[in-house]
Amino acid sequence: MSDDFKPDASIVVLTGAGVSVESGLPTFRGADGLWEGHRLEEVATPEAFARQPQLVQRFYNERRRNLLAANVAPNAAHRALAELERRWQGEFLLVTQNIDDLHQRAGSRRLVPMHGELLKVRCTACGALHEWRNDVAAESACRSCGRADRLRPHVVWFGEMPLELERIEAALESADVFVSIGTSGHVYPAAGFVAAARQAAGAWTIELNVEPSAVATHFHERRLGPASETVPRLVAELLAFR
Ligand code: BJW
Repeated sequence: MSDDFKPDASIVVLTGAGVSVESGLPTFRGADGLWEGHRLEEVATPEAFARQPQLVQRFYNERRRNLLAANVAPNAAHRALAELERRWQGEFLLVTQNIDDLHQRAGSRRLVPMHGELLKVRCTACGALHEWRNDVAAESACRSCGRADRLRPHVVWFGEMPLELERIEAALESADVFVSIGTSGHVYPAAGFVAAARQAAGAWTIELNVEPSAVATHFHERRLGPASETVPRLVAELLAFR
């Protein structure tokens, strides 16, 4: 950890699929990263949804059911980040690329789910956003305008604009510490946050992963290991500075 570290430092944490692996949710680009033989890029685009809406809805219905399975729960990494937010004296923002709700369930509140939320749907007719815990079918109707067959997952696909980017950029601009956890560094703009935090604010940057990411060389420090072990350890170190 940096010697210049201050107890009221501003912290920005970015998480990816790796933080939820030990909760039983698969990553995108791991060995089991295919879905029914499709690469993610084939289902996670607006064009794929326009071409094959049923295929894409099935992909998200299945993931929604998995997320709500009784055995899926926040792990020690999610809980440690919620504790850091509760006890940290300085600014804190948790940005997640994940669409699962495990950070929320663990108690994180200063949270930006920049790629959307699996347990919400958006109506492409009236724009309304609704909580949604069941499968979406062609006959599913919007609870606001009543139209059927117009619901899409409230997620950010390739080519679409991630959510709350202004809030994220403002936090990166004043970050003293930037921590990236369990993300492969292949998807932008998230993969560029480490460079932005270093350039804009001179942040100390730490990567936690089981293997170096595609942007590993941008970090000051790397800690290899499963998130359920590395995250609680880092959080304990940060809280010991207070
Ligand atoms: C563990 C672990 C354990 C395992 N403990 N770790 C050319 C160059 C640059 C950019 C582009 C380009 N062409 C197009 C683009 C832009 C495009 C992009 O990045 N494409 C790339 C493929 C090149 N990006 C976009 O289109 C984005 N929008 C955009 O750019 O808008 C314009 C814009 C302009 C200017 C400024 C800002 C914006 C939108 C991207 C949307 C991504 N959507 C998805 C799907 C969301 C819905 C869903 O979940 O289905 O988001 S794709 C998918 O990838 C998902 C994830 O959030 C995202 C990142 O994946 P993640 O989390 O890194 O997972 P993995 O599987 O890749 O990695 C897991 C990691 O965990 C690994 O490193 C493991 O080692 C590790 N791990 N076990 C700790 N136990």
